[in-house]
Amino acid sequence: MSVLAFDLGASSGRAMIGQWDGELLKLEEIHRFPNDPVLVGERLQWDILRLYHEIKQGILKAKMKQIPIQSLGIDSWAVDFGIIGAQGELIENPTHYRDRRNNGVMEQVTQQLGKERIFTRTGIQFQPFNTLYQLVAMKQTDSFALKYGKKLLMIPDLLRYFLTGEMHSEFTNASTTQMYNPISGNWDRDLLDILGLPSELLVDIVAPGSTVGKLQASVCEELGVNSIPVIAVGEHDTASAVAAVPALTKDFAYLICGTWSLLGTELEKPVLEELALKHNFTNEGGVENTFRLLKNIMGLWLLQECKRTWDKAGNVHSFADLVKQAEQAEPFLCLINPDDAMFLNPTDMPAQIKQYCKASNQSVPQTEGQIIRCILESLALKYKMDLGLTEILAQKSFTGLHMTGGGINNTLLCQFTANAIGKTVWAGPTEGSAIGNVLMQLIAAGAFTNLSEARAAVRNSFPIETYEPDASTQSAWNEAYARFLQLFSA
Ligand code: LFR
Repeated sequence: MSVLAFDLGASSGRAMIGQWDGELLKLEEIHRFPNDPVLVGERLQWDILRLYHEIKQGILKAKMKQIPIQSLGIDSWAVDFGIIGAQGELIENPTHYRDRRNNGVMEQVTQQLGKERIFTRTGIQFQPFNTLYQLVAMKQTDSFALKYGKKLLMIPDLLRYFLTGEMHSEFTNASTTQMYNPISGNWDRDLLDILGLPSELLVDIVAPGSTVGKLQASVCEELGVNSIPVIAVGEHDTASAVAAVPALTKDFAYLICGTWSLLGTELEKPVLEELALKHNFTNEGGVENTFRLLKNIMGLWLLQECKRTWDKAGNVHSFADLVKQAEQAEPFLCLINPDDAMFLNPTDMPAQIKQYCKASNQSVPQTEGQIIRCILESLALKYKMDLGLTEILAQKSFTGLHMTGGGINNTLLCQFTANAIGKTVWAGPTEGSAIGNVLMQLIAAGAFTNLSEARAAVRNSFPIETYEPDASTQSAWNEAYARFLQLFSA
């Protein structure tokens, strides 16, 4: 059985065919396309129609392969959305969550309502780019789309709407808006009312794995294909990635390692207590009636942005080369809190890192190797901190950590992580989101009866590397962790 998964990531989108022969899962990339945000004037936007075009190209390429496709599904990052007008038209290009329109808005809203009130209703972390704050930012600028819009669709919902003509809000992504109430199991319309936001925008929520339409006639005609079902997979890429964690047990900890690092566990109920709020943990919706208790960590964005800054200056290196330089640099020269707001969207990441080290009275890294080593060591220490907090919040203890996503190609980071946490790291698969997308489609088609069966298939089908902590560096990591903790008490 074959299905088609579209996974839209931070720099590129991919169409992948997922195949299950009853024993092994196979994944084949058939189309890759850029997904760079476009800055027009001051506004950072999605190039959404181009993406829709590329999705149609993916469907065409699948047709050329002459493999019968059972269904398709789309996943992408959270929080971003498009607004649909009275005629069913997309009113304007969706804005990218790193756009500066959100600056300061979360602070105003939390001052007005209190963080506790919002957290106990939604269980969602405070990030300046949450959909809730994006909408308030639009209201403050008297946005045309907000004033005249009729429906709000998250990005995969929107692309699915283009393909099928049907509007639904998929649960995992809906939860990330900070407008969903896990206790009532529905949108928290009161929260929107209090903020003067039009809650009529919100459309019905569907569970991941639901069949929510099929390719509409105009698409089939244009592409010369038969109509196939379109599945609302775990449309939040992190939800799909968690679905694909090849865990052996029900209780497990994961680290989804991409542009962001998402570290946490899977639970049946959200953790809404004060400690979760204090450490800004989130309870996002998962597939198969679960919640993802996790922490957003700034992740490899720090490294990607350093590379971009150096490339722009003509100092071009491959990631592999940068990591090699980091390996040769001296350990623990300086440390950063990767989640400091100053790293969210700076124009010059290496300069920000230097500034952070200077302001915290540490040695200031000079070479590329020193900067990258500082990033990787700091990330590994942050993973240790957040794994410990996950254990406390979930009241569980974990024997090791599953790492998945493209970031595991950075073997130095995997080894640093094992060293820092003092536990085993199982790294794999790299294509977590696409695989999770495929799994939910295969479950919808009846190929697997449940997620644990599907996870067993992932475990048997993709390579998983094991990293053990390096005993000879244990005391150095422990010392570094003590220094790292001081950054938080400063
Ligand atoms: C990862 C991710 C995170 C979300 C961030 C912004 O790709 O989806 O889970 O917090 O992007 O949407």
